[in-house]
Amino acid sequence: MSTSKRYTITSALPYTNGPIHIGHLAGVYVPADIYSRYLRITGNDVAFICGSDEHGAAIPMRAKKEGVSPQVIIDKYHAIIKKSFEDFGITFDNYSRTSAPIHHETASEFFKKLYDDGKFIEETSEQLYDPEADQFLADRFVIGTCPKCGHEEAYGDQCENCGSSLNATDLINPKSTISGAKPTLKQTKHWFLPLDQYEDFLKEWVLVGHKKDWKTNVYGQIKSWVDDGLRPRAVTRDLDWGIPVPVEGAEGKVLYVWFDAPIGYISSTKEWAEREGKDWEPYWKDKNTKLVHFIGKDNIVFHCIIFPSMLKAEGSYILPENVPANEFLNLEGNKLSTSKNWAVWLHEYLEDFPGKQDVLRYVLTANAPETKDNDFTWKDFQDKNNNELVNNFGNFVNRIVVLTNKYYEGIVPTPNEFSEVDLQTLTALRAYPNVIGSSIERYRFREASQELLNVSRLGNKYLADEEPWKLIKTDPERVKTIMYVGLQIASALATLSEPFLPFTSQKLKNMLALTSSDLEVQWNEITDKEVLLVAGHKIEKGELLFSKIDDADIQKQLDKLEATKKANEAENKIVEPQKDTATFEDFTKMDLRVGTIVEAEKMPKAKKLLVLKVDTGINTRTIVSGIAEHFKPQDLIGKKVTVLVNLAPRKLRGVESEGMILMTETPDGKLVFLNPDEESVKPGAVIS
Ligand code: B3M
Ligand code: ZN
Repeated sequence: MSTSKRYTITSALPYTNGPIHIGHLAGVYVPADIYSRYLRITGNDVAFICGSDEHGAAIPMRAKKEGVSPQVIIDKYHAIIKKSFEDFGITFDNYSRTSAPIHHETASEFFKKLYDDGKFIEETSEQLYDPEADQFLADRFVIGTCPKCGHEEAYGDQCENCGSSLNATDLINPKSTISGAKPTLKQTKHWFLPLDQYEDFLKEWVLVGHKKDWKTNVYGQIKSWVDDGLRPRAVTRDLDWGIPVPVEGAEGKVLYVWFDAPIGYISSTKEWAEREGKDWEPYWKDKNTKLVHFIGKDNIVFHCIIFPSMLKAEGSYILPENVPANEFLNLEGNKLSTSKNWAVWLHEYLEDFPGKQDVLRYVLTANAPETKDNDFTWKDFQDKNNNELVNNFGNFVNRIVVLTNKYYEGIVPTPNEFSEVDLQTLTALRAYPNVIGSSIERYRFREASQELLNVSRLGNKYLADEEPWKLIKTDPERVKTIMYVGLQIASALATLSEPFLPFTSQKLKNMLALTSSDLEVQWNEITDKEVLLVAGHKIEKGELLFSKIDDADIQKQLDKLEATKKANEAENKIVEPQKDTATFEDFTKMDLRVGTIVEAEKMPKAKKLLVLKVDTGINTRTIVSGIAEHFKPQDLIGKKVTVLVNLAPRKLRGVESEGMILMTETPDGKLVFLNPDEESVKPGAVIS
């Protein structure tokens, strides 16, 4: 069990080029919040720090795409992200932003100190330059053919097809994504952090020092980076968006976003400390402080190699105690993607499922990608809510609260002598703070969340075995003891659930009238205290903690994803290649007319076919058309259409069809007619 210590907990600073989605939550923010809440309620001094990451090439790119300034982009998404975290119960002590002056100041000072201490290598090298846009090209602003696998849209720093880390100058046929121009090579000076000089330090600190207590997925990635040999890393960029490099001869250059962003944890702590009247330094410089970074696996190199080397070079900072990086969460079997809108966005979830923050917190914890990538499905979301939260946790609490009100008007009864089962149940209960606490302290949140559900399983089993609702008629004195034991379990549950299900925990505390600090059950008391809920205490009426999620609620989400998929397919849809050349003679053979549908009915036993009567101006004829899944017959009457009238007649399901109605398709697969946008055109008008 944790004894009182000081912790600085950081979670990755989200880029303000889009909202938060469930992958961010599962990978970083829910585990960090569980950990921080647990440490607080077990008596520790915690600074839980985050903020928006507002620099980097992705933001000006998004701004250019949307035709607005980068400031508009970061203000929009900073606000959306900050509010959605608050509404979801992520309890940062401070949520700042790297565009804040305190961060520019802190990051500039940090850079200047390393510069003055001669920790950088200055190097002038040839970089890709866009002659039309008159600017150097950051890695993401260059695409070209990957020299390793031939993928034609590899970025300057990485080929997403084969995963190779590249130098922009390696690309074949490079092209600027800003102007499309062929980049030229131009001399430019940058400052480099010589990571190779920190190899021994990293080997000693991590590969030896944290071999046992860091997650294998994290340790493995660090080891492969170090074994491959570390190279000097540029910490400045030729960009006009970011923190200006604070030294002579650096006009038009900014700090590399991955140099400034981790320093954002420090500036956010300073901002918090100033507001709270605290000293920030102990949270970053006191050797007894435990620093823990919560991140996704794609950020390991920055938090376990680059940032620690920066801190080591600066010399006065502590190093992270642990970096429990998670793997990735997928959605319905596909990678989550901001650019493809393939995501469950937190702010949209909060609108679609009001009051159900804890359901998502629980599902993302129970499914957390802690050691391998995992998949989020809406069906599993519904099942976990209905079978675990409603039927287990909620059901136990509901029975205890309803029966206490029914039998004793809400007053906790005085127990009689405890039976062997009562004592065993209470002993089992008292073990859970340690069981759950130890899982949390080892960053095993999935495991911890299942141990929490074991507490309500313990309660449900106890009630099912003791059946107070039957005994009440024959042995009411025994029922007093049973209900008393059940109420002890419920009050422990109110405390033990807080890190995972904060909204439910508060509701349960309200129901049990455990709202005043002297009555609230402390985490550590559950093990040691004889009585958690005293006889005579009056609880409130019950309310359902969870409600079933219907198939319709889930189908709505699945339909949303289906529409996204179709839109993406349309966006990437390969346009049909042009057919072989037709001569003018070929074309003149076709007789295309305007027609009007005058009758329409479904073809019996043919799911896709409609039988139409079409006035072609020449005559009214029967045309069979495969559009029954797209249109209701009654909606077609009077519809003007384009008809190929001299197509050889053919029999379809015994019906003679004389002609063809021409259609096209929307990106999401909807069929549409081709018709003149001029009312006065009459049936029979020739189309040529
Ligand atoms: N802005 C988020 C990411 O790479 C990045 C984290 C910065 S933490 C200092 O998804
Ligand atoms: Zn490649």
